[in-house]
Amino acid sequence: MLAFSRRTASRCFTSCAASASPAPHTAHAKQHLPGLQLTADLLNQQYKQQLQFLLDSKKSESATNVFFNKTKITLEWSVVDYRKIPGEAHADEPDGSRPDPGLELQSTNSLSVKQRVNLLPEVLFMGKYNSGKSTLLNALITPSQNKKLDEICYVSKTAGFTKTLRCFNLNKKFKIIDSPGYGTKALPSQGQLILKYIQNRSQLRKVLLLVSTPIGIKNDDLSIIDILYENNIYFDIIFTKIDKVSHMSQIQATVDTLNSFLADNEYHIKPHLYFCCALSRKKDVPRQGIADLRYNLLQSCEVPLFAPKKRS
Ligand SMILES: Nc1nc2c(ncn2[C@@H]2O[C@H](COP(=O)(O)OP(=O)(O)OP(=O)(O)O)[C@@H](O)[C@H]2O)c(=O)[nH]1
Ligand SMILES: [Mg+2]
Repeated sequence: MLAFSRRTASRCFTSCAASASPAPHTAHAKQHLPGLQLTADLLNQQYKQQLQFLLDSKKSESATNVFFNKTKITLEWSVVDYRKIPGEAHADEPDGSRPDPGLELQSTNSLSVKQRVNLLPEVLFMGKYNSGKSTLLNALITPSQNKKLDEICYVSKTAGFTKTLRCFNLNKKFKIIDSPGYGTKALPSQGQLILKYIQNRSQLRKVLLLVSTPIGIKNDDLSIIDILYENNIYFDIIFTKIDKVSHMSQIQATVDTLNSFLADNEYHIKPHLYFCCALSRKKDVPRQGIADLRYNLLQSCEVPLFAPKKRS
């Protein structure tokens, strides 16, 4: 089990750009002009300079979208018990009696295909129930021109719809893990499962922490942020459902809550902020913020980008 002090935890975030940059809420958010429709694109534009992985060329954007639009996605596992995850059957045993994962890593050439797949990098989607985790996952893997999402993850208005930790393999390059939402409707066993995954899973590269913007950041989100810092986990915060918010003051209040919490706890290195709208039901509200998140996933998992082939 990993237990780091808050100060040690924040040191692991030193590669994040936000540490060197001015606080987004003071530097950029106030530039929003009254009268302009608030959209995820507009907000991402305002917070763009703070990002670690900046999607700043048409070429990278197009290569990123080609990867996701053509990706083959498969449900690899779905578990309620951490030990049922392939390779984690010995997770509860004392360190000395577990098979040494280092031995596998030393000789990657001799690994079987199954072992290689087990070692792929993973990104965990976390958030309060109904924050839009499963919807965002569907949006990421659905070509942008599709009006309807390709639903590989089931979505519902009913809180607590996703009941298991579900692993999706994208083109055998990396994996996204959908999780049950936390909050009063969640089961304690689901919380334990996610905690165990965070504390033990060596393949975990990053957490995307989703916050429903109309609801804002609440105490249970702040508790999760504490856990992520204390376990040295990289994370970004994704504000979802921007289409349901019309006033910049709502965003400002949420970002202020976050910044005060980080300051009070001496978490000097701030997470990167993303804004998105994952639905494209209405003509005038397209999906937004998806390309930046796709790029973030590929960069976080070190998936190489190839420029799309030109048609002859
Ligand atoms: N307006 C709007 N609604 C959204 C958006 N994203 C998700 N929703 C809706 O929010 C509800 C919950 O979405 P889910 O994706 O199931 O949320 P979840 O976080 O996976 O929820 P649990 O599995 O219960 O933890 C659904 O009715 C979605 O259609 C968005 O960007 N805009
Ligand atoms: Mg869900």
